[in-house]
Amino acid sequence: MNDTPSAYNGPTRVFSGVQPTGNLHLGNYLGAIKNFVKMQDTHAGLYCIVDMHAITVFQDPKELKASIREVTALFMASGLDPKKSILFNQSKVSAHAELAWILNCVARMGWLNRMTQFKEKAGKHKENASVGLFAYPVLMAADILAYRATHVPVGDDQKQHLELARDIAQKFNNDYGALKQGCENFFPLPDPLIQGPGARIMSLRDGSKKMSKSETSDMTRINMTDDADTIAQKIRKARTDPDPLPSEVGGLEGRAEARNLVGIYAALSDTTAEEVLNEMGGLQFSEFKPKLVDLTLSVLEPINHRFVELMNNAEEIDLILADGAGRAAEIADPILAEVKELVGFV
Ligand code: AQP
Repeated sequence: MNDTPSAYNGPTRVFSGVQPTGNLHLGNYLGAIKNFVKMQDTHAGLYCIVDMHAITVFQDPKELKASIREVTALFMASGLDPKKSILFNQSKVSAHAELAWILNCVARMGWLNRMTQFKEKAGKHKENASVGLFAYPVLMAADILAYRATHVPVGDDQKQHLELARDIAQKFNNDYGALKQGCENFFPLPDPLIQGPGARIMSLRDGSKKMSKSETSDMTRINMTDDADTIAQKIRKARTDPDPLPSEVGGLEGRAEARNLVGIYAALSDTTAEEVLNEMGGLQFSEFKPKLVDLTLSVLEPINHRFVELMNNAEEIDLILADGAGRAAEIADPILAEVKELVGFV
């Protein structure tokens, strides 16, 4: 992370987003949503369903609509309160797209060429990937900077994109902010908040790959909307090794799958891997896994019940999104107007 302190002295503001693509999984919950909920009492926050990011890869329009509502309901079912925080979908606030264009003209090709997520997602078919997939991190920078957000709670996989957002903010400040007195630190350099053992949840089948929506096998992840039997089965079948759990974190060295299950337990119970191993060290996986099943169900089942209730009232969800978009635009529009002024638009 670029640790240069930002001289920006505006208010603290949190922004984060989740894509409405497929089922949200335990990684999205522990790496992102759970932290949003924790922060909402202490920080002014905007939480965004980033539908414009979603279409960087083709989405069936009907499924996309359903997914936007589902992610909204999952946020609320997880405890995000649309009165305390601003909850909205990205495409409803035009400042994201407008600022993204301006920032496209600030970001450098060389910076984007280094983004590992594009390389992973485009794979061997780089020539066939959408321009949007390549420019995705610039839109993400616009999402954050449109609100002059100072803190961005995300999973570890988004760290590189956050660093790019800081570079873009700094270059905008240098190129345009510096031209007007008092605007030298026009944009804050947003800080990633990558927290705790939930920051990198790995696949249940391969401890070297992150848990991901786009992985073809559903057995690699726990979806937030999986039923109890499915969750139990996925954890039972999660890959492990033959040794018992160690009593200290050092004993997880070279045991990626064991480390992942211990990390999931720690993140779900708000403790640390050390504390989990203090208590569970010496247990066989056949003894540890049922405990992990119980804990996972104790967290996800109540969320699932609330989710089902909320989804029965799609109109209410749309109203919440519209209200959030209005409140988001009230913050972003004046910032965008200043950006346009700095850039020299009439
Ligand atoms: N495995 C993970 N562990 C911890 N955090 C994770 N996040 C994603 N996967 C993990 C965090 O969830 C937030 C929302 O992610 P997203 O849906 O916007 O995009 P993503 O990172 O592309 O999610 P996926 O599941 O990995 O999708 P695909 O398969 O399409 O790449 C982010 O804060 C992210 O860090």
